Amino acid sequence: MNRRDLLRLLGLSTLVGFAGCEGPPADLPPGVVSPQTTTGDGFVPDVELVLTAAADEVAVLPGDLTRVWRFTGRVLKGPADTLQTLPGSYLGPVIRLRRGQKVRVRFANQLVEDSIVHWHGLDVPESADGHPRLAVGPGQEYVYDFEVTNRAGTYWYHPHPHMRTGAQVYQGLAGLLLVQDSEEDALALPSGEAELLCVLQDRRFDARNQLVFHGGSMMEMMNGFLGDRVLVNGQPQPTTEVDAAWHRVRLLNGSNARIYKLAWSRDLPMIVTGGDGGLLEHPLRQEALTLAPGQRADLLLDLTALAPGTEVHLESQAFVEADASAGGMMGMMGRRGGMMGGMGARSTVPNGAPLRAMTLRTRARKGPVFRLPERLSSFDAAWSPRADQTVRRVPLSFQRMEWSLDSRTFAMQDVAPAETAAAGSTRIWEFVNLTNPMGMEAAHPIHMHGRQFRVLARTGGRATNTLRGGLVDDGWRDTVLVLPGETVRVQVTFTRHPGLYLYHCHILEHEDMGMMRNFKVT
Ligand SMILES: [Cu+2]
Repeated sequence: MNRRDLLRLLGLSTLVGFAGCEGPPADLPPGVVSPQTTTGDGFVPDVELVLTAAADEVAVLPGDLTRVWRFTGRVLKGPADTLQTLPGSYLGPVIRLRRGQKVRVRFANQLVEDSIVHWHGLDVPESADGHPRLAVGPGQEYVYDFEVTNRAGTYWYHPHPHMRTGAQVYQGLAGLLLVQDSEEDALALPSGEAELLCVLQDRRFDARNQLVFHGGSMMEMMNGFLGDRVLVNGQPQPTTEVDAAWHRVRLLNGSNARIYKLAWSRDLPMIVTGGDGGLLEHPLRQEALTLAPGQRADLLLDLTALAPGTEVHLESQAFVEADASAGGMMGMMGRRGGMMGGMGARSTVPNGAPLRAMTLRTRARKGPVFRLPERLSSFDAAWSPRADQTVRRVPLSFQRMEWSLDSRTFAMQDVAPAETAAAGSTRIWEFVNLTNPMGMEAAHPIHMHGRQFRVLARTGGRATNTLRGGLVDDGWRDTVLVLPGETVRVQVTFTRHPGLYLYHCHILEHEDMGMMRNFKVT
């Protein structure tokens, strides 16, 4: 029995507190910095939070309450409005931070299994990144210390334990993390009631309003789990009364596996102003926006011309299922209810089915005047493409009944030579989504922890892919969708924090099955 097990057995909550007295715990792997190392000297947080994960019950559908797992939070130090609770939602509190703030989060695990939290999109030290090997058991606490160095933008947080990320996120463990900075302040974007936060997730419920997950079907893991109704902030198809004004709409696809091709009704354009890593240089006007699991988008929406009582819907448009999800022989078997599927095990709403996510209804009041700036940000000045670099090719493939990255699957400490890079160095990685003789192929949203990257090129694939028209590759990204047959080349400058980080598919079932690898920053 190691020290961690002993602490668990004794019900002592603070592995980290223990380590603080004695240095790094002996059972942490070599090279791993105990969280206490950063909390010890010199780190004085501007903001200190407690974030607790625990079982709860919430009203989602009429009738019985739904049992969920959820984050709740408390501000110990810093601005009281650092945390914002979404009323009636199982989602965790919205965490609002400013660039430059030093943040301490005390994560308390009150679940019945191990967990750890990842701050998706933030560039943080290894000890604060939520690697699965740092997961803490029931009753334990993990202390995160990090400085917010990211640009203003829409980030999020969710659990990252080995093989259980999909299950824990599905049970409700997720929340938005919004970063502000002076560059964004200067734009005076619509705020307060005119800032709409929209976390899209699909869920399946049984007759007693309880969440259904997997249903024992191997196909559901292979394809990724799909619900049969879409929730926005934990509510089915909400309607919100809004001013006939400009709105800022901040979207997160927090679904396990569903891809959305989003559009407004009434032919209102999707005016995209930000991606995963904050503001774009210029707004983009699109008919539709493809948003894969893990991805975020910031939009502006002009409702000033609408009469009171007008409804505007956020819809996911129809697209061809095979453009997103695994097809082929195994898909056919699943669809026919054969050995891989089973009757009733599959969502009645496949990827690509048209969906209505939410409705905005205008009221008589007009909001403050807002003018859409044609230049949002000057960040591109600090970035230049590096075509001279050696390219690391990373095939995404289906082999030996597993999804893999460069023919490998996840092992807790495993790092290949090609997965090692010097801190602060710049590399080009090329994700190649290989087709498969069995027809097992899928669109994979690839997420890299640490620094945001740029998409240099997208080539190949089927020109007819119905998701392609909605893709936004501009700006800084941490999650890029690679469609079947495509090659997507990204340029990444690795974090300045040395350590072990992750890159993986953000279809959570793919990730949990091992479509995840470490990379080591030296
Ligand atoms: Cu995948």
